[in-house]
Order: sequence, then C-alpha cells, then structure tokens
Amino acid sequence: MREGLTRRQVIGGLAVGGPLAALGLAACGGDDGDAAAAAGTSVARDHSVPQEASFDPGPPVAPREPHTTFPAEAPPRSTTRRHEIVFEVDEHLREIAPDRTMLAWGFNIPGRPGRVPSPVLRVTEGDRIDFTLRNTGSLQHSMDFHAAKISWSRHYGAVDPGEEASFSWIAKVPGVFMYHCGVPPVLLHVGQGQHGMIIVDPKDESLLPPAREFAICQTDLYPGRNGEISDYARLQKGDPEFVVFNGYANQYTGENALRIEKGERVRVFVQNAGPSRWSAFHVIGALFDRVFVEGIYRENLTRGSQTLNLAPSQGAVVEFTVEEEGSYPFVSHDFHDHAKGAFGLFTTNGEKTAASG
Ligand SMILES: [Cu+2]
Repeated sequence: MREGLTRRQVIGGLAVGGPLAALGLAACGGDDGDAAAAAGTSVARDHSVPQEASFDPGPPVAPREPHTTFPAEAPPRSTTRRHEIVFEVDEHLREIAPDRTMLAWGFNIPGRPGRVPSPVLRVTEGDRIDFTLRNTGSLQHSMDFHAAKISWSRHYGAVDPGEEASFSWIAKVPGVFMYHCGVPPVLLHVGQGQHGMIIVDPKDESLLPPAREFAICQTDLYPGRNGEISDYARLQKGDPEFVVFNGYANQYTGENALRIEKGERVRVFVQNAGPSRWSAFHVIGALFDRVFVEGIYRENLTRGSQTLNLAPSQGAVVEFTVEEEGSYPFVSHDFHDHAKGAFGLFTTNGEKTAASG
C-alpha cells in the first residue's frame, strides 16, 4: 500500500485517447459550433432532440443481478470517531430503467455487491477518515472527497489498475458532500456512476433533532446501447436519456414508495451528483420547514422553502412534516427531468399512485 501517490497521472494530464480509445470511444473534440466560435463566426446550435434519442437500444441485456430498490434510508449517525474506509472499483452491468442497462463503474466496499450510487458514508464533524482506493478495475481511477480540506495534487491523482493508494483527512466541516472519481474525462467517470454522498453531521446534535431520515441522490444518465458504457456524444451535449433518484428511473413508486408518518419530522439529505444537470428538488404538498444548503451552520438555516436549487455536486439537508395522510410526490421541478425519471413518492398509507405523477 502506498501512503499518498507516488506514481500518478495528474488530473488534466491524461490523454483522452488512452482509455477511451481502448473502449472504442471517439475522442472528445469540439463540435461545429466550437470550431465556428474559434473562427469568429456564428453557427446556430441545434437544441432539438437528436436522432439518437429514439434509437433502438437493442434487446435487453440482463444485469448480473436483477434490480432491487436502492435503499433510500440514510445510515445512522456514526458512533466512532475514526473510520477506515476501503473502496474497490467495481465494473458491473446495472439496470437504470425497465429493460435498460448500462455498464457502470462504481466504488464499492469489498465483499459487497457494487451499486450506483456508491455507498452513503456518514461521519461526524471532527472525525478522522483513513481512506484506501483499491483499483480493481481495468482503467485508471481516483477519489476526490469534497468534504476534505487536503491537497488535490498530493491525494487525488489517478491510481493505476491493480494498484491502491491511501490518504487520511479530518471531516472539519459539517454538511452533505459529494465524492467522486476525478480521472479525465471526469464527465465520463462521474457519468458512469463513480460518485457518492458523504454526510458530515455537526457535533452539535441539537442542530439535527430526531427524524426519519432519507438520502436521495439525483443523477443524469446517458446510456449507450444496452450493456455498454455511456454515450459520450450525449454526455457532451448534456442531453440525458434518464434523470433519476438513487440510480433508477421512477424508483420509489407503487409498493416502493417511501413510507413516512403524518406529523413526524422527515429529513432528506439531498445531493445532485450531476454530472451536468441542475436539480430542483421539490416535494408536492409539503414545504421545507428547515433547509441547510451545503455546510450546516445555524446562520445558514432557511425556513419555509418550496424548492431546493442544487448545482451539480451540491448537497443539502431539508426537513418537512406532512399534516394529512396521503402521498407526497418528490420531483425535480425541472419537468424536463421529471419526465425522464426524476420522480418518487413519500406516502403515509401506501396509496398506489401512477409513476407519471
Ligand atoms: Cu474513474
């Protein structure tokens, strides 16, 4: 095991043609508009849905294991002050919607099946994290913790296949943060699923009183043909085929709706992992009583909020209480994305509600 990285290709220094060429992908050159801009001319950009949007993805490819609902319950507060975290790179076929699969690159805990998003980590302000990335994949990968205040050049470099790297850091700032692979093109590595959420609880437990807690991560997905990696051309255009919560389109509907109770405090750790779309998280029929965007500080508290605006990478804590029995859809209020799968339900009584909302 290496402490830090002694051999790396620093982010930004890896030629796109390397791993992408090995995967049969085109290098990411500019489009006609970019070329025209460079030449000082103007070309109208085509914002219509490209032909590929309706292409036949081919017959379904069965994933390694059938899709099971991604647990939306947040892990409990940590009880230890030192966390040894080991991630392996996991390349697996994942189901992202009915009969729709893509090859994912994820991080997983050794011995556990790989999932996307990667595991939700939860620590407390002041805790020490001893982290190891074991690259069991076939390409270079890396780790970037947004919750850490450490040197990018010393710790976040690429790890070669078959190697591992370790570094330690202290979680000094409470909040909801992203972690992700940073190997170029980051657009592809994050788009492939190499991201996750780390919750850093404040030391002062009174800031987050008891509640039913969920962790929900929004991502935009650009699958290629069934069983293949992302469509890089669509990634470059920012034109996702699906926008999902916790990895699967319209996942928390029907019998998988998330159960809550009338009158109880509900807390949702929300993250927008992107890689490119903004998130407008909204719960229909509820107002957020308390909102902490990014770091958790008393002065950062908002009361009475309808929609949470998260740029790619941002996280937040929202809390609400429902006053009537029933179901309460949660959506991205960017309805372009809602229509692509960013939809789910909280329910007090298991009402069956159509996924269309
Ligand atoms: Cu990666």
